Amino acid sequence: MTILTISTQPIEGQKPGTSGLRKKTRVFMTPHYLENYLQATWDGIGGVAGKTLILGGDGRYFNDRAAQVMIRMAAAGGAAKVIVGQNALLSTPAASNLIRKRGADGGIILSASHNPGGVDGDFGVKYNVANGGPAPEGVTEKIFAATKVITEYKIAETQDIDLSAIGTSTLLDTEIEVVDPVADYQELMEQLFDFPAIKALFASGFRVRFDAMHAITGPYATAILENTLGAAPGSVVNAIPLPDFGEGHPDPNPIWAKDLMDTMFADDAPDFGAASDGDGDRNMIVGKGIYVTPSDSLAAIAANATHVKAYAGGLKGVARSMPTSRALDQVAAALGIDCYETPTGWKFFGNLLDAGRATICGEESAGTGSDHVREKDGLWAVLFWINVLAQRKISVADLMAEHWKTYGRNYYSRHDYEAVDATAAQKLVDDLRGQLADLPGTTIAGQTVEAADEFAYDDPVDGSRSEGQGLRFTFEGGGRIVLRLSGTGTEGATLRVYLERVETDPARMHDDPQEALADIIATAEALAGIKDRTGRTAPDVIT
Ligand code: VG1
Ligand code: CO
Repeated sequence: MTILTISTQPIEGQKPGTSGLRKKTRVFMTPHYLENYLQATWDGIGGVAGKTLILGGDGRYFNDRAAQVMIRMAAAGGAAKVIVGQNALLSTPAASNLIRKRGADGGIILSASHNPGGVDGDFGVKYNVANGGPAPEGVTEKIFAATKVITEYKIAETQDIDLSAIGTSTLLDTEIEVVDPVADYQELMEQLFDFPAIKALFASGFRVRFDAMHAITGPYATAILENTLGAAPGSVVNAIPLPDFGEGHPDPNPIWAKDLMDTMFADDAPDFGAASDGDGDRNMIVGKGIYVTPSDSLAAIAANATHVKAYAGGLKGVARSMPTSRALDQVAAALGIDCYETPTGWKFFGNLLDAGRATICGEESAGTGSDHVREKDGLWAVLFWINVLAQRKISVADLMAEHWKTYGRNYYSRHDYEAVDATAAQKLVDDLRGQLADLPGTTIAGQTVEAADEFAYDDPVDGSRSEGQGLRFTFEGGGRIVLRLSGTGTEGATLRVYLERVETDPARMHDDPQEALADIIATAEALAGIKDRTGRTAPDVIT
């Protein structure tokens, strides 16, 4: 067997975003594109010689081909071992768990997460480091730098490796171990949650519906919810991962998981509904007739943590991304624990979790997780909720009503303007940035600006600083608007507008969020001139 050295040249735009490198699948399929990026990754981390790497993906189109390339290049680089999920499948949290459990040096996750898949959809590559978490900015900067100076890559010349059967083989000097993608993850969930209590809940007639959206959580949810915990057969729907996710958009929110919403708002709705995204790190929680906003879910999880086995001793601290609503802060204050505010993206939670400063973290984009791995974890959040309901014998609606009564309600919504002209979007942000200093004290569409700044984060653990993480505006009376450009899109720019208003009047806890936020929405428009500048009359997606 030979190692081929292929000459190549830098390809523009291989800059990792919020969560790895994401591009159109066809871009990833152009000659050298994937190979360049993987070689740059090896170069950026000081080579893979003698290292152990985890490999898996969410099953989207090109996952299988890309996995073969990764294995050939890891072998050519002299890796000691590649541990790969059967058929090259692993959810993101399962990959994070395997990196930690097997003491691997890092891992490659093949996924564009919540972005649609298929040959005309999106593909992505994420590199995770030895703690199991996404590569921090210092590492992604080195990888990006390596993409700009690459001249060659090394790849083993070989037939495809059989990834369909569990077992071990070798390629050059690299051991290839194919593992069950679900087993280790399931074992971890059994350690964290009270499986007998959940089993008893299901046996009592509690009905659940989990929508895997034709993506990676299907096998995990079927094994755990149905086969182990005894949820009725068929509780997990869209359970077989498909290369194009059934032409769907595997993003668990009321828009893309509309079927689930319809089921949960029907007369004969199950007691609990949930969904996850392409790579299994996001979650959506729905009760009978009630959708739980991710920011509220995070706050409720933190408030109820001591009802769950692994968290019974209390939380060391909590953390949320900056645009996530401040509902979590209320809970942290009541518990007397620290609440950290980080930039968008899970990589910023890693240090806090490693240092034992935070136990539970979350983002408004439907990501919640804890120190059990170093990624957000969709099924973990679902099991967490069900465990709490089993323990407290309460419905989702009653739990949220109680929560708002105790802490007040942070009405919250995100308005996304997708695939807008990149130059116009950048100008919108730049112009607003230019006004920041003059805004405090002024009144815009009835809201008086208290503070306006561009968020920068100083990591309290390693002292690193991340700038340019979103424009934020707070208003007298507890309103807040945040604007930032997405770092995961693959077409033009996506403008995200995050809207929040605190309500403490007990009589106003059950309003429609869009109505409750109407004044703040009007202020956002007056502030940023979104309609004029983007040519859009309304957001593409409201969550
Ligand atoms: C989005 C979300 C962010 C999340 C990221 C990755 O990033 O806003 O909260 O961490 O996706 O999630 P952006 O830059 O597009 O706003 V996943 O599940 O797509 O890996
Ligand atoms: Co994801």
